[in-house]
Amino acid sequence: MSSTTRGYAALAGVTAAAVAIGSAELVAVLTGPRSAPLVAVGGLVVDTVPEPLKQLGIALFGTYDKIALLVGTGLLLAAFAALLGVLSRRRLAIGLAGVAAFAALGVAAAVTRAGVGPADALPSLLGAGLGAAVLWAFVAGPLELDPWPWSPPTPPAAEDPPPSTAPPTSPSVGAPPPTSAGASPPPSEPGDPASRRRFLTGAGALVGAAGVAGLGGRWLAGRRGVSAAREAVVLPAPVAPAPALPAGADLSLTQLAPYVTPNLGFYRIDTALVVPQVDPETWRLRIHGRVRNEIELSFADLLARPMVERYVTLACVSNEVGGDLVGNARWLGVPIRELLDEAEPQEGADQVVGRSVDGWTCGTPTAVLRDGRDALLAVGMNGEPLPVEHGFPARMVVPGLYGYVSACKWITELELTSFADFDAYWVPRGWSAQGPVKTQSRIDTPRPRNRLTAGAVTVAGVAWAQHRGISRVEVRVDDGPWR
Ligand SMILES: Nc1nc2c(c(=O)[nH]1)N[C@H]1C(S)=C(S)[C@@H](COP(=O)(O)O)O[C@H]1N2
Ligand SMILES: [Mo]
Repeated sequence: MSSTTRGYAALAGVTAAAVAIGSAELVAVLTGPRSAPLVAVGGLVVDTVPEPLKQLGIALFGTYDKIALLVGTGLLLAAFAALLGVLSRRRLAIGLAGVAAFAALGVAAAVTRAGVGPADALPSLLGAGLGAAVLWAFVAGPLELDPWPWSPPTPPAAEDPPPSTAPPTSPSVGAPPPTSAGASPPPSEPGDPASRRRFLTGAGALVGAAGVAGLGGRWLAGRRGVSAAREAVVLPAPVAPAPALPAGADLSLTQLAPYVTPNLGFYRIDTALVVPQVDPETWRLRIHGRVRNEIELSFADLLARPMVERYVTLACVSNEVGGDLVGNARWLGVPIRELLDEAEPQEGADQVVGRSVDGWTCGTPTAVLRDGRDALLAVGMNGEPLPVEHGFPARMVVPGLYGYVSACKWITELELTSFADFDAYWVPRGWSAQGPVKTQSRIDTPRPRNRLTAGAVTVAGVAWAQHRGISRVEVRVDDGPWR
């Protein structure tokens, strides 16, 4: 196969893949964004790749790791699709088998995710069907190159040169004949010009249509998001407002993080490739498992309960010294202690598992949730309903515990169980089942590599020890005394 022919065949494969992915995105408008094959397979990768590889990805791409994953998955898919195109030219069945394998992967990834139904298989199935049709059209159907056959051309049989019947004209000695009879040069491109044009415009139109379907699908899915429902939420006034901030809590220095982290600047960490869109109308929280009274609450039920408002510092266990995976917000919510008191945990139920709509789980010691600290089932963050990416409509916030063991966003279940009986999401991935926050501090000003002038220098920063509190901080310069 000449490299040009191979190029056409690869283009056919990539076009088929584009049509498959684009149409699947459109179908996923109906079945939910997590059923779209790229996102489903990406999610499977997030949940199953070994921890060191994931850490490498995070180290390379930081908070762009999710986009990098989707782009990487897309590029890998394109490479495989090109290969399938080339193989299809040898045997269409190989290409179709490849499409079927991808469909199986997409379906498997989509239907094994939490909270999905059989309909989640549809985007992959329909996409694969259309992709297979496109492949067929290029390889054996209406868009096939003609007269260049897609099957390997049979080498021309060695023939004797045809006997010349015409009497030789008088050739001018030494000059080549004006046309070389018989041996025409091999065509540089497959197919006649008309069929090439058909092939290329077909590919262009299909890729364009796939792009429109894919981006249109994403756009429609975005419009089906819950931003409007979130804006319509009216939060109740707290029966116990947050205590006034002590004077001087916020020094308002340019480089110093403010005492309250604004919602837009609040760090975001989760495993969700697409932010779960949870409709507050249909949302339910179920408190079940080893309890005497199972409880189910609607969002309206929750908002009708007495709410407290508290400043709580949330920190990620992956926050490095001096890092920014920590923030302080004014949360509004229902004390989880009160909900547990009503549910009445049974003896030995020492773990409360928070479960998100996307299946993510965290395990919190029951005792911590009942020890009097302000563990909240929060609905408000800094005076607004929870931002969608921070868990709308409801999440957990537990002072003194790292996010991965306590801060379940998009929460839909609290299940009473025991640490012996259940490992939450990060535990089999190597993180400790219990994650109390250690006291930490960070100097915000001066920053590394700031140029300082001689004389007095302001040193300021933040320190946190959630429910224990900070009574004082000490600094020292090099080996000087602690002050
Ligand atoms: N549903 C869900 N909740 C989650 C997580 C997640 O991956 N999924 N990550 C947790 C982790 S590790 C942290 S540090 C906090 C971060 O909360 P934030 O994104 O609102 O800052 O959310 C926690 N809650
Ligand atoms: Mo975290």
